[in-house]
Amino acid sequence: MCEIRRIPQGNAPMKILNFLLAFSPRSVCFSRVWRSPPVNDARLCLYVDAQFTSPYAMSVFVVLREKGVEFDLIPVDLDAGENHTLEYAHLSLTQRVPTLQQDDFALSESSAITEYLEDSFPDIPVYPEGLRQRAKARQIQAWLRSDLGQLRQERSTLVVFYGHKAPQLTDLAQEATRKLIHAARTLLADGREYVFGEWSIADVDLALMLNRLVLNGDAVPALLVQYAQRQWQRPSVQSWVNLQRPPL
Ligand SMILES: N[C@@H](CCC(=O)N[C@@H](CS)C(=O)NCC(=O)O)C(=O)O
Repeated sequence: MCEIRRIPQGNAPMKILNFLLAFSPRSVCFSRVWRSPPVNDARLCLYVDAQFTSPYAMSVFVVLREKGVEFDLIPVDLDAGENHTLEYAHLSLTQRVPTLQQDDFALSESSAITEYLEDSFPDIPVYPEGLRQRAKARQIQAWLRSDLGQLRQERSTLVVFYGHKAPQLTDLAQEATRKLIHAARTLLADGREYVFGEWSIADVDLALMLNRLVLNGDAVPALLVQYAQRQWQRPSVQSWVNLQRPPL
């Protein structure tokens, strides 16, 4: 269902050459550097960070898995600046991951991508039903991506995906933590399993943010720990968690 395609490794000049070829305008999802061309040009390609630690990339990955859509997963080495090459800029307006490519269409910004996927593959929904519920789900996604910056900084996703332990939170990060816990408690006040009654992608985004604390051993109310752990067991989430990561 999901195949990982990697840029062939070689010496530095070869690596650069391969990368340039890979992103040439006529290439479709690295088809020029891979021995076998894609069977179907419309096959989806998802560009993610090479360490598989991007929470935004994870969100899109989970949506694709939930919807049962076939796609290729293409790691981009952010540390090596692969996302700032002209070729990647040609593909991704933001020069960031995740970016989704489908033939000559490319889209960045994770929640724009998940909404596009929802519209493209509506049979298995990942957003709640109803205008207002969907708007609330988008609200959660947008908030988690734009706020709580200090918490995201002090509890990076290396804690979540590499088991790093981070030092005590600063006052600013504690403030952000209080805000997160207040919002999560409000959303899950009656002990419900999912924010909108049934699972949605907003649950994964919220659980990821909570797990920055939970997996570091920070104090989090038991109800929210259980919630985050429950979301983490979902097979689509586990398939991201269990991707083989390069050593740091
Ligand atoms: N709002 C964006 C955030 C994407 C983002 O921050 N991606 C990071 C990795 S987690 C990235 O590509 N960083 C490389 C850079 O900005 O140069 C989204 O939701 O997709």
